[in-house]
Amino acid sequence: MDEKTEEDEQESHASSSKDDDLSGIEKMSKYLMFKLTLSDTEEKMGVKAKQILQELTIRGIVDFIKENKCRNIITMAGAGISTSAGIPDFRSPSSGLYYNLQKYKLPYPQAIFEIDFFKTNPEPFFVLAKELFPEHLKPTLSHYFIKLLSDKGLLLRHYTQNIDTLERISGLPPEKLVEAHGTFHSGQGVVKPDIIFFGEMLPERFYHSIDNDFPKADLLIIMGSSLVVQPFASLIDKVKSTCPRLLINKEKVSVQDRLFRFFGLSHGFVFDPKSSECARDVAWIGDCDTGCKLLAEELGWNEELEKLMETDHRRIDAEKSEASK
Ligand code: CNA
Repeated sequence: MDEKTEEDEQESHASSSKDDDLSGIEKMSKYLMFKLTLSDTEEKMGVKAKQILQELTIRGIVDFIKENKCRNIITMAGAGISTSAGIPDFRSPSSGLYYNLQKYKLPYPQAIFEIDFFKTNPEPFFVLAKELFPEHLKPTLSHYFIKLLSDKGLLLRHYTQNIDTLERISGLPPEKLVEAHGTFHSGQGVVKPDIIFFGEMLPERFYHSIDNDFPKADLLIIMGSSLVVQPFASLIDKVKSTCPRLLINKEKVSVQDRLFRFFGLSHGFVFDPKSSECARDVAWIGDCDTGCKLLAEELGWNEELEKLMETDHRRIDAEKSEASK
């Protein structure tokens, strides 16, 4: 039996798994402290929420990009942008890693990514890592969409929770990339890769970048994440209240909670077209690659995106065949 329940959704990299023992009230006050220290952007900006998008659809976002000439788009990604490359995410029912770890005989699924467990028993992690990240993975259309935003000078920064290095492989310049949970790209020899386990601090680059980047963002695109891992999940609240937010995901996530609203806190998305509070959040529910393709089509970039992906996949295939000689 798992010691942790699925209801207990919020997870934190920067705190220990003991958080799971906290009561609802304690979690709420912990979150409030986090909000007060990490983000008071909206209060500082003093901006009153208003109708920002003409339509709460992809078309509304596309018009906003075209009319407002966005130059500071931030993208935030999770495991969902890499599933079509063959890497499972954590939490998707049946295909997610957390549902397929029986053979490792763990006390609970998350243990495999917890630093304390790793220190006592690293083997399950290394076996899994080998299975998860075969050599010569190819980035997905979603990765190339992000690369295209960068090529067009529209991307301020890409924040990823992924550790699979697919953003680097797609050619996204390192200065555009914040790998919030570390990366398999570098490591300390065979001892431990530079990924952030639950219970470890996030890289300094993450904390340095967020305070500069998020107040500048003129569009936030979130793709393929359940937005349950903190502090990454709360970044969506760090943009100005006038910054449109587009979620491209298989399910609606981080929808504003009534309790938070009651306390006057604006945490999470408001996907309510009738809401007078904030007409800027758009949910496009479906596959990340399909959503990115649709965006590219509406923006007139589809051919360019397909060419970018085809050319780069050919390069990866050529490198693979060279390496196997
Ligand atoms: P998660 O909690 O597993 O959530 C994934 C989300 O993406 C869910 O909401 C899914 O419904 C959605 N999703 C899955 N596939 C698609 C798709 N094709 N199109 C659209 N939506 C999709 O994963 P998160 O990234 O939110 O959680 C953060 C963890 C996961 C980080 O610590 C990562 O290091 C970790 N992780 C990374 C990888 C990777 O590097 N590729 C793989 C597995 C887990």
